[in-house]
Amino acid sequence: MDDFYNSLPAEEDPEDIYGGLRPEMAKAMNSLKDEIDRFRKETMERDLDDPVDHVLARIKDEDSMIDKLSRKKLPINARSALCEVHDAIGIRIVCPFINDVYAVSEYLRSRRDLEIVLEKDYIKQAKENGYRSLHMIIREKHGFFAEVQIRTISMDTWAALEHAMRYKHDIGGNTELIARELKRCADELASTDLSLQTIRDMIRQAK
Ligand code: 0O2
Repeated sequence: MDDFYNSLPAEEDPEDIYGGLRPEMAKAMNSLKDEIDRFRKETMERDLDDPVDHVLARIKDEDSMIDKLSRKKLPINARSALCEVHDAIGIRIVCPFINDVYAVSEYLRSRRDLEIVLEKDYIKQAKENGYRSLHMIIREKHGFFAEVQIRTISMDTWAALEHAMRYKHDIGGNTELIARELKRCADELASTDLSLQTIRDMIRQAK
């Protein structure tokens, strides 16, 4: 393991799972958001359209992080929270079109100050339940990891509704039917995303 890992508290801090590092985490998160803003500006200067609809960023809250570490049977300390799991910092980038999703990911890959640790393309290979999104685990220059989720507005709408329904309601006896219907909605939205991308390409070509 590296210097960053060794610098992190290995003892449990009952007050703060991130061992007092929240200000540094917030700084790292904000510089990642600034990177995205730079990309938006550069793209708009070139071709007018904004490749991003909106960006959400969060530091995983104390309880969710402790839950996750317990689930993974990891020690409850800052070292695990910041190095063994990689989504203490989470950034969600919601784009109008599928090509924008890949343009954003390409931009992040091109940044020399960011290490791409892992990529999962749940757009090319959707999850069984229909979930679609491009996930990247990146590491910024100070050593912090962040999970970046990049998806279209349709994918984001589906994920938000599916998440709300899964967590807030007891689905009852219709589990299979509901899962099938949710998957159908995800597939229909994916097909609409493709049509919208085609329409946008046609408009651009006509210009
Ligand atoms: P939250 O509160 O959203 O941050 P991991 O558990 O992270 O070590 P995993 O499960 O392989 O590893 O990660 P994956 O598949 O990349 O998914 C991580 C995150 O993607 C989840 O975070 C969700 O935000 C989102 N996600 C993945 N699958 C689904 C899905 O089926 N539906 C929805 N709505 N979101 C999904 P967390 O950890 O759930 O927490």
